[in-house]
Amino acid sequence: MIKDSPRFEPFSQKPISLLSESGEWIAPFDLDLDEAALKGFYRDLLAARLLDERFIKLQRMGKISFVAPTAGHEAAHVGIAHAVKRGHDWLFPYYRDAGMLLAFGVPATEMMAQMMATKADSHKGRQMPSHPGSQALNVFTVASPIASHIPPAVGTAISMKIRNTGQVVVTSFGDGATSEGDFHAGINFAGAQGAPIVFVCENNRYAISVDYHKQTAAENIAAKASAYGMPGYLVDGMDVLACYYVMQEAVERTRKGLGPVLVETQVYRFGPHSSADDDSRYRPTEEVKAWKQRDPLMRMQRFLEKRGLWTKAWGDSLRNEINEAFSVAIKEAEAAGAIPAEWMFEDVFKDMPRHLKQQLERWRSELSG
Ligand SMILES: Cc1ncc(C[n+]2csc(CCOP(=O)(O)OP(=O)(O)O)c2C)c(N)n1
Repeated sequence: MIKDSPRFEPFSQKPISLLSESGEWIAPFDLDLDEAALKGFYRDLLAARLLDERFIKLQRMGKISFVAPTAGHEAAHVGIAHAVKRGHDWLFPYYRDAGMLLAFGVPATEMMAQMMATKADSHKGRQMPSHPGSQALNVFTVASPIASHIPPAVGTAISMKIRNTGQVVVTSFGDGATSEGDFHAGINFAGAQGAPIVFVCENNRYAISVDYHKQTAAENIAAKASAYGMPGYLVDGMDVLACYYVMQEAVERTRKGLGPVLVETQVYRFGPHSSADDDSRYRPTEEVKAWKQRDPLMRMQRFLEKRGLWTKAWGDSLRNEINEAFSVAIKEAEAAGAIPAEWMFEDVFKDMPRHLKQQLERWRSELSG
């Protein structure tokens, strides 16, 4: 629902929370989501968590070469996915956003196929694992070089403004990305052009082993918005309803033509940076334990339980249903078959040039010989 007056103050030094740790509604306004919507938020949080667990298992089984774990980021992912108009607006996510794409409607089979590089992957196996996207749903394919997706996200938003399409762009990135030139160039230009874009920093306090205080001297990332001429919102990223309501306001604000917004969600990555990282070498275990106590899934569960909307039986059946759907998705992705190596020669040129034809022939003869 679009509101006439804003609910949230930019530049608060205290992160915006709407749910207390024990699951009480502590917002200064009435909740206007029905039971089905609230349970839908929980379902998407749980699906994001289980997807992460499944990816890690598949990586350990040798079916996926690499994974960027997402646990701890789910509230930001689900809040963003619910605030954006599916198939109308555009998402420019980063590699730690699998839960966002799933909640946005990217089919689980496509997500599995992207990770395993099978023929059911709409990217034809040309991306690293954990680099999904969706042409059908206006989700720009994840780019590996940190922050490099921000300038194209801004360009897309400017083109929406020029063409007056009523669409908006949401782009997400980590705290490390805010030290890149691409972030500063992109956000500055978006501010100057009044582009319809929401920048979301999923601040998990680490860029691999580099902690937040080595990244910036700023108190928080949201504060940086001021210098770019836009509001900055600091949000409790372990609170899915805070992420959703702030994102909804940010998206509607920018859709109305009021220019870009920067949102910082304070999250925490529960696992290592990637399957190739040992985070115990740079993060104290007590810190990880303390953040796990703030689990976004548990907070939403407590909230629903207090309203009589969560029971263990319902939670268990939902978990089984999602896990079963993922098992089917894996089977479908695998049944599509491995990507043929010939595919790497396709789609670059309309007519294959001579040197590529020669390489293709050589590859075929080496394979048959
Ligand atoms: C331009 C560039 N520099 C370095 C890297 C290597 N790298 C991959 S992920 C990463 C950390 C990024 O951290 P952050 O933006 O905070 O996101 P997080 O992984 O914490 O979610 C780095 C340095 C890269 N991919 N691109």
